[in-house]
Amino acid sequence: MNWRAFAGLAVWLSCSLTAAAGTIVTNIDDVSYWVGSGPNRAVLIIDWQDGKNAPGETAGQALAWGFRWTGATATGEDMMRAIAAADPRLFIDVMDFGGFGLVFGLAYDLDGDGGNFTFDPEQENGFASDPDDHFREGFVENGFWGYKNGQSTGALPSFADASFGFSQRTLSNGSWDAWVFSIEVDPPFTIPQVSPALAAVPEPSSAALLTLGGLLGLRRIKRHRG
Ligand SMILES: [Ca+2]
Ligand SMILES: [Ca+2]
Repeated sequence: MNWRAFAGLAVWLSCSLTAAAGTIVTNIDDVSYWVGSGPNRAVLIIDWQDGKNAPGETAGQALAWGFRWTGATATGEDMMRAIAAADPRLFIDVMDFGGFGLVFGLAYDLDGDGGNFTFDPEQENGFASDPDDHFREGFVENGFWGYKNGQSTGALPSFADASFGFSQRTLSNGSWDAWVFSIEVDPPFTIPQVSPALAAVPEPSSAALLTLGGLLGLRRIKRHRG
């Protein structure tokens, strides 16, 4: 590839990435990263409440993924586990108490350059290796992950505190599950509202482009040295 072709591709890549990362979710159809297949659709929102916005946004510390399935058997836990298994940038730490799961920690490689996440359910002293990334954990010392539910097959719904844990939550078409970190360590343990600007997680093809861009960049450096 000659230099001009490379420059053109690089510009195209960066434009594609910016466009993909910049979607604000106001409707279920704005969600771009879907996991699973089937006629039913649900949305997973994670709101770190850490002031770190999605790339290219002045708001949007909460991210949204989509989940598709068939039948009536999926739970909130199924959705989170399926999405975490599919998205290599999302990391979850769920404590399992005999089939009853509790979310302890959630992390995301926000700037897409990698990073390690160490969860520490014993001492709550976990950390992210990259300060650019999202990382929150807690049961008692740091706060906790609050769980909210909403329902809409179209526009963003309003959210109410969940009545059940996510292992017991049965999803239906149009379910929205929001995880919002609360820093409260004393009663009444209020869960903040979901951040109003909700960013769509870039679809997997954008992540592949990012890797391709990195590889091309590497090749160019090597050629310059050679
Ligand atoms: Ca990172
Ligand atoms: Ca970084």
